[in-house]
Amino acid sequence: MFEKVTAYPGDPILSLNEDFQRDPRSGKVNLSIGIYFDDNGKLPVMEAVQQAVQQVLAGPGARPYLPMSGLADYRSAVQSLVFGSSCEAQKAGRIATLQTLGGSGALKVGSDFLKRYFPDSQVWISDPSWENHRVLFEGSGFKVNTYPYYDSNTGGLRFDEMLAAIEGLPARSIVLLHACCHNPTGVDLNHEQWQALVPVLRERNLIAFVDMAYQGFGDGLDEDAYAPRLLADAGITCLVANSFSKNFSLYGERCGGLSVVCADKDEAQRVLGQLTCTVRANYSNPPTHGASVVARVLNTPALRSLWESELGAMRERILAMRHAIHKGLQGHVHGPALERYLSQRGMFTYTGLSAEQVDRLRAQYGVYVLRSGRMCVAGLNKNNVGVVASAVAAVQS
Ligand code: KET
Repeated sequence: MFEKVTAYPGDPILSLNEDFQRDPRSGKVNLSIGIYFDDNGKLPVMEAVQQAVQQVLAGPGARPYLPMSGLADYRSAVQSLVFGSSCEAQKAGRIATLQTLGGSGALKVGSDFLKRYFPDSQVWISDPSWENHRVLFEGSGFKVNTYPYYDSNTGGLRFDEMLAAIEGLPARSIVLLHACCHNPTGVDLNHEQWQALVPVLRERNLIAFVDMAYQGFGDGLDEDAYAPRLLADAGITCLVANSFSKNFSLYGERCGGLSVVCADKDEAQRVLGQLTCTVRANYSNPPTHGASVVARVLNTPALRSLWESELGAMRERILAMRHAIHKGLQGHVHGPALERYLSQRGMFTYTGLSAEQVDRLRAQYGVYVLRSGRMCVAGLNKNNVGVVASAVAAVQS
């Protein structure tokens, strides 16, 4: 029956992470997947999360089906976190938000919804982007194209070319944008650049789909949400996928949200209805535990401020590691290839290492980065950064 089923070649991120787990070498270093590890190389369990788990488990314990759209307390907390507590669009009730299975689930529900209403549109993602963006949107039946983004010579942004490409898109094209901490490059738009994009999105009648998987890892929770807030305030119809995998260190709980900013309340209610219809057709309704924990943290002032300070410490530690590897590479790696460790933001730095150099890093030194050259700097710590710097210097200089 299945003799024609071909072997799955694997995923460039998740399969490499599995290879890492199987590697028997004790000094191996995982800088491949976008996961934050602490200074001892451990996956943190945040104190605020732990306390919320205890509170949730001390509750009644019944596990009914959630509504298709998810837990109400969670959905409203998502809206306030993504759009800010004084958001006019939220007050006007024109944002439709639902609980999703991580950021990936938000992208999937959003793309299936868009395919139903805009079957002839095409999707445009940055060059490069998170590998799974293409897979997800193609999976919904879209043709996926790229717009210029990263400048490999400078380690910065090709903003003029990006804007020109987006200006030339057909109406109702879907433009995937990273809110902050761009994956894989760590290069983001500044405020002026986001502002310049707004009239283009409006005048060209484009559908912005903002992916925010790293809120809090760039400059701060509010600062990182500049783009979705700007678009919502400007009255741009857009979709925003957000994830709590990284900023709550709750990867396996699959907590995310999809918000669609609509023209008015009535439209938002109809959109929410059709999003829940997409959910029903896929997995019926989302799970309870992770969302209860996240909602508990976000809606309890003491837990919320504890979480914010823990997240702030994670962000600071990543910055310290950027400085540490930059220092370790001085004298070995030069110019933009060195400076990008400091100029790029969030979990990733696009090192410029070739696939062949990446293979050597893994084979000779047990250091895992993606073959695209993406390094997860959130996997560096005081014990491994020296080893990593020497290994990178050896293969790159
Ligand atoms: N968007 C982006 C930009 C992203 O980097 C990830 C995960 C997600 C969405 C998915 O989030 P989640 O809540 O886990 O569904 N990225 C890391 C892990 C992965 O590839 O799945 C990564 O790039 O390593």
